[in-house]
Amino acid sequence: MQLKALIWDVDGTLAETERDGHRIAFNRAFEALGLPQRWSEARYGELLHITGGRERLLHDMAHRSDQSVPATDREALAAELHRRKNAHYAELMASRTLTLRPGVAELIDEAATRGLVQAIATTTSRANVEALLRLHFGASGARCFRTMVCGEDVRHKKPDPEVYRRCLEQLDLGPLEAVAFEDSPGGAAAAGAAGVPVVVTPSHYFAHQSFEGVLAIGPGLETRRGWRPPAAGGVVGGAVGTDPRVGLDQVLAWFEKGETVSAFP
Ligand code: XBP
Ligand code: MG
Repeated sequence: MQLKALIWDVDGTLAETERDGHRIAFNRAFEALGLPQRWSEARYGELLHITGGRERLLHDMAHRSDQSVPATDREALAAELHRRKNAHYAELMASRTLTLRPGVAELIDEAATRGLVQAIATTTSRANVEALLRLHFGASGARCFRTMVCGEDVRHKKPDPEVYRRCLEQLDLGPLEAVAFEDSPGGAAAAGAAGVPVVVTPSHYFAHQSFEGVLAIGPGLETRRGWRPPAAGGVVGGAVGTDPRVGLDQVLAWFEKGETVSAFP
């Protein structure tokens, strides 16, 4: 099979948007509605196993010890908080504080130059993806990507494979013609269940989680050190190769070998 497409997750993979973006925006939304709760970094990490911001809010409301919001009011409150959170998130993006993870822009550019199709497969809302892409790729940000399948486009969010299946349908490709990039166990499971080989760069919150049956896993695309399977040139006689990042040739090498690895904390 020939590699024709790279499919990118957004939150945690393109940028550390959870800790430094969504979490802060959720807290601003709580504050704006006069609600007392704030999500600490640690609490947000626990809540991240619920994918989807609105679903995360509903889960938190249902499990809070104070049970302060009556069950009948929760849907409406979650919808309002989520709408406000996304507006705060867009403001945060516009303030240009959130950088892409190192090595991401380089690989996207390289893949575009070499004629690969690229797409987005994410649980987050389309508006959030557009805000991030606008920040880093300018007004034409979305043009790097042939298609974007987002949270509102699917009935079942990750770890369900629906987002990947839809993405492949829209690209008119089979699962073994693409490689996915993910940062979380749920995202990797979604790609895997759709049959798409997945390269994992765990983000802040998922650094110590298990990942099973992935094409490769490593600390980030900016380095060839610390990858499994090892990246070529990661360590050459104890020294790093001339181009220290994971480029398209490395992704192709993993893809052609087609082996899988697992990582346990
Ligand atoms: C991450 C998610 C999202 C974000 C918040 O998705 O689970 O819910 O946390 O975004 P991915 P929304 O890693 O697939 O990009 O509030 O728009 O859901
Ligand atoms: Mg992610």
